[in-house]
Amino acid sequence: MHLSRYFLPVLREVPKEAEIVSHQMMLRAGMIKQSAAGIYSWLPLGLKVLKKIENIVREEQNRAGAVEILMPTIQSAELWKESKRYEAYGKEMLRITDRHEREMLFGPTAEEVVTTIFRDSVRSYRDLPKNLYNIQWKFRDEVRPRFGVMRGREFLMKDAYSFDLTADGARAAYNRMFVAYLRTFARLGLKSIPMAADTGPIGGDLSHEFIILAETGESQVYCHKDLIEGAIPSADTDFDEDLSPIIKAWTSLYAATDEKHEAERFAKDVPADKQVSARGIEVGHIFFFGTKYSEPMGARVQGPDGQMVTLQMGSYGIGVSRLAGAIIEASHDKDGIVWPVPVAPFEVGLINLKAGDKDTDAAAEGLYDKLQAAGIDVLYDDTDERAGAKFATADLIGLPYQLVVGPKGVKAGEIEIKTRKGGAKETLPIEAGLAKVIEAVKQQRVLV
Ligand code: 5CA
Repeated sequence: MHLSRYFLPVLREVPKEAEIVSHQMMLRAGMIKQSAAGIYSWLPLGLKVLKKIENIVREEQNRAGAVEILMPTIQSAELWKESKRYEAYGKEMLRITDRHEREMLFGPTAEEVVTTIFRDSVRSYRDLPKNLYNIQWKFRDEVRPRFGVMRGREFLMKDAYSFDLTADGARAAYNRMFVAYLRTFARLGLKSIPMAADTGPIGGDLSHEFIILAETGESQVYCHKDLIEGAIPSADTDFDEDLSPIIKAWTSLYAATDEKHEAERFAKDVPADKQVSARGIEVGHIFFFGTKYSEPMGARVQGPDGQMVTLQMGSYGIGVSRLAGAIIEASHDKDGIVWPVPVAPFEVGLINLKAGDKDTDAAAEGLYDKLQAAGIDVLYDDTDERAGAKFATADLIGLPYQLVVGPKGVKAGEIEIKTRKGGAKETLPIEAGLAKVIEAVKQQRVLV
C-alpha cells in the first residue's frame, strides 16, 4: 500500500477524551473514530488489525473443532421470554420496536438464538457433540462505556456454544475451548491467565475468565506468579484426546478474579514471593451452564436408549474488538504502538526519505515490489512529509520493521533497518537488508 493513496488520519496531539494509552494511541494512529458514546468506526489501519485478530481467533476455533456460523445482530424478544432472560437482562439490553410493534432487541449475546437453531435441526445423540461459533457485533448499553474499544457499547465478539449429551461430554467441550483460548491469546502475543470467575447474567456454575495483566485493567485479580509464564499447548495438540491434564496444570495454581477471591486461601496456598495482586483486562470468558437454556427452550435429542435427553451446554466468548486495545496496553512505548507481527496492520514500513528524487524513488519502488512479491504486508511512505514526521508516524503506528531508504544510502547501495521493538538500527547492503527483514517477519508470523 502506498501511503499517499491510503487513509491514515494521524493526530499529533493526545486527545483529551482518552484516559488510557491504548485509547489514545488508537485515536492518534487513525485506527478508530468515535461515532457516538461507545460506538466506533474502524478506519483502514484499525480494520486491518481487527481482521488479523479475528482470523487468529477463527483459526484456533476451527482447530479445536468448532464450526463457524453467522447469526443476526437483531433478535426477537420472544426468544428471550422463552429462556426467562428478557426481563432479567435489564437496561444493558437495547430494546427496539419494529413497525408492526413487535419487540426486538440488538443481541448482547446469542444463547437463545443458537439454542433454537440446534433445537430445530438436531434430533439424535449421533449428531453430538457440536460446537457452533460466530464472530458478530454485539450491543450492550453499558452504564459507563469507556477506554475506547475496551468497554464499548457496540463491540465485536466471538461467541461459541457447545452442545453435548452428558455433563462429562460438556466438560470435555469446555476443556477444548480452554486450550483453544490459551493458544489464541499466545498467538496474539499476549500472556493470558485463566482465572476462576463469576458467571453473571450468562449463568452456570463453572467459569473462567482469561485475563491479561495490565495496570489499566478494569478487574482486580489475584494469582500465582508462575501462571504468567505458563506452558502454551502446541499447534499439534490433539483435540480428540483427553485435555484434562492441561487444564489441571493451569488450574492447580491459585488464580481468581475479585468476585471469586478467597483471601485466606490465597495467603495459605501461594508463597508470599509468588503472590500477584494486580489489575487485569478480561479478554475471554468461558461458561459451563448445563441445561440453563436447553431446559426452558426444549432443546432435547434422542439418547442411545431412545429416551429424550436435555442438552448440556456451555458458551465461550472472546472480546475481539477489545483485544485490539488490550494488545496495545501490553505492547507500546512512549513513541507509540509496538505491534507483534501476527497482528500488525502492516508487517513492514518502507520509508522514502526523499520522495521525488529519481534514484531514491526507483530504489524504494524496487524494494516495495520485492517485499510484495515475497508476500510481505508493506506500507510504503511515498509522501513528501519531512523525514522527522515520517519517523514519528512509523513509530506511532507501530509497524514491526522500518526500512529506510534515502539518497545517501542509495548511492552507497545501503538501507537502514529499524526494529520497532527495542529500537535497534542496522545499516546493510540493500539486498541483504531486504532478505533479513523478510526472514524476520516470516519467522514471527506464528508465535506458538
Ligand atoms: N455468551 C457469553 C460467552 S459467548 C458472553 O457473552 N460472555 S461475556 O459477557 O463474558 O462476553 C465475552 C467477552 O466479550 C468478554 O470476555 C469481553 O472480552 C468481551 N466484552 C464484554 N463486554 C464488552 C464491552 N462492553 N466492550 C468490549 N468487549 C466486551
